[in-house]
Amino acid sequence: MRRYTAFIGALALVVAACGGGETAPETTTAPPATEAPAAGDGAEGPVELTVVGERVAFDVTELRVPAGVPVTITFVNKDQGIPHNLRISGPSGPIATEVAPGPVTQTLSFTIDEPGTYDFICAVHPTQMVGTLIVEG
Ligand SMILES: [Cu+2]
Repeated sequence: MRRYTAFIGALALVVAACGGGETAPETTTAPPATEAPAAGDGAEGPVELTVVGERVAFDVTELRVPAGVPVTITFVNKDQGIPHNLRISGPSGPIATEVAPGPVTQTLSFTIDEPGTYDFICAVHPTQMVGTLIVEG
């Protein structure tokens, strides 16, 4: 009788152990990793920014991007008939869109590997339309 009882007890432990082991993989496969690139940390993925030119002024005067990461800036010139562009003084020369009268939307894509502070301007209005691009290392 004692042996039989002890055997049943051991069997119950084995079953319990197996049950616990089976539930573990289910929980680890559940979470999807699809939201990782969209996280706003700006750590790894491409960075997308928008700059608006309106009334001969930029709507932002400071942009911050991480070094070594692809950046795309959408430049929206809302000034009807007034030419603007977006020109960044990159570490190896200017990076710029074409000068074009508004309304027009342009994109400027670049990667700056060297951290630092760079200027961005409109080449047509270099004293009125100015800002700072901070590339963070
Ligand atoms: Cu301009």
